[in-house]
Amino acid sequence: VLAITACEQKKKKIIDFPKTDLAKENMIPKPLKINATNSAFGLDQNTVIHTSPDSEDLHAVAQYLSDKIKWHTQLDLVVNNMSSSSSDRVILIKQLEGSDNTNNEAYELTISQDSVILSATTAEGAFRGVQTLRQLIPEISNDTLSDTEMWLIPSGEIADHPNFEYRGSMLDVARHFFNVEDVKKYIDLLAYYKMNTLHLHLTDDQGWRIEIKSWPKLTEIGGSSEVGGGPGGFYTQEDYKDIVAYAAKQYITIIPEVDMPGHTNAASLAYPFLNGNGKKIEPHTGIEVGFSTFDTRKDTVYAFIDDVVREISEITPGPYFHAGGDESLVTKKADFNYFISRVDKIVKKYNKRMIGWDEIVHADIDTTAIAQFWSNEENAKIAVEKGMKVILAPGKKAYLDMKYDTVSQYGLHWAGYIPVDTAYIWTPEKYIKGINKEHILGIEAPLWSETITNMEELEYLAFPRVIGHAELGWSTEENRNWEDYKVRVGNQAPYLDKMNVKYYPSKLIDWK
Ligand code: TNX
Repeated sequence: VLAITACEQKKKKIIDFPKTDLAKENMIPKPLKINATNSAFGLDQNTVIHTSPDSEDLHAVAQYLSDKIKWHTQLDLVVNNMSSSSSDRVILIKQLEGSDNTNNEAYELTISQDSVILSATTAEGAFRGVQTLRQLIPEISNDTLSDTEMWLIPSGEIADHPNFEYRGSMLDVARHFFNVEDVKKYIDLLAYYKMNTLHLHLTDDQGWRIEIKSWPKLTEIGGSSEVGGGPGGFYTQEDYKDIVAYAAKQYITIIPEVDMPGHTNAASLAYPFLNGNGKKIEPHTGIEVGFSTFDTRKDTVYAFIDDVVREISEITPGPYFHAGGDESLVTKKADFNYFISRVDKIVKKYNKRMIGWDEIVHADIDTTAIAQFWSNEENAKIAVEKGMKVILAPGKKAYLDMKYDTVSQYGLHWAGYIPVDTAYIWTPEKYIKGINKEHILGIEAPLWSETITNMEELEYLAFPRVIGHAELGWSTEENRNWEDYKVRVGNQAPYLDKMNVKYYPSKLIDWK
């Protein structure tokens, strides 16, 4: 009798749920398909999380969800607890055996009054779906709710998968160094908006930031400078592995970049035999570019690069190695092309696919190499003619280090000012004539760090713009609309505040 009473009580609460509209929720990126059923699932301490099957990777996703629910609501939900009772409401994370959807990040959510079913063919898909679920939990603080109240999650169905396979941001840790904790915080934020890659620009004229055991002076000498004369810093290989593992738990791939043959002053300062510009090397703490180059005609230089690519590849599980290739203004054209083609072979030897800034397309390289477009449309077109894939990172739209406007505190403006709407309003598939969806691996928003020295400054430039880039990479053109996005991004304020993110409070947005 008692059980029935408890059950009746629960039903009563369910019947009293206010009308909801799943389609109007503040999800970013906007999911592919949403069908609202106007009721709600009540999340409370009687909710349990189950996985089917109880595999290691699914269990980890469920535990991550439990940890995040605790972070959002303070509720402590158990995962796969056999002693849960039949009256408990369940969040079930279910691995589908076979599915028509071959996209490994696809997921479906079915939210009803008594259950939430998150299904996906891979744990990665389930992880992306968990972010959607997190975004549906109302931002109510635990102490304002009475014991019988719940966090109401609007009911309905969502079927979702990304428009582009590659959705990332880049962090320049060479101009100014950012430590492991900073990078982890950035990873957490990218994961919440379903990004899946973080490209680390590890070397430049001003600093070398990754330990290479066979060439210790790279970090001993090359690691101790930065823009403005600060102390610099570097990641030991253990630090780097820590970042890689942390990102992997959130299904984010780390892409290491060693920029060459230009942007190499710090490496040549450590090992002068590398230098090819004929000048005496001094530490570089300014922000001008284009003066340095490796000596492209020495075999010892390639022996050095072989060690660097090998050591980094050994601790990089992801498929890519970024070899830079931009702004090599003092390298002769023929030398540059010869260099890139040799580096491509070294990268392949260590089973990685080379990514390079768009200048690399003039070299004789394998079509599996990827060109990252940043400013030269002709280069991007050549890449496509050669059968290479392209990553879009247009300076005028995707560069997070461009100032918002003339009064922006940080940033540069060589590619223009990029207010929040300008960063969002563009269509990757139509950005360069002749470059269509099938040629585009995805999009990336780079954050160069000449003008920023700490996390607060980083966040000022990255947020909210990077949230828009996350939606540009995931959501289809039909599902994107500035007026609608503007409201959803304004409603990110409670989450960003809770994450202690010092976002730029753009006046274009009505912040909640
Ligand atoms: C151009 S984008 C560069 C970087 C600078 C950036 C500043 C690219 C491939 N090269 O060296 O940091 O502009 O916005």
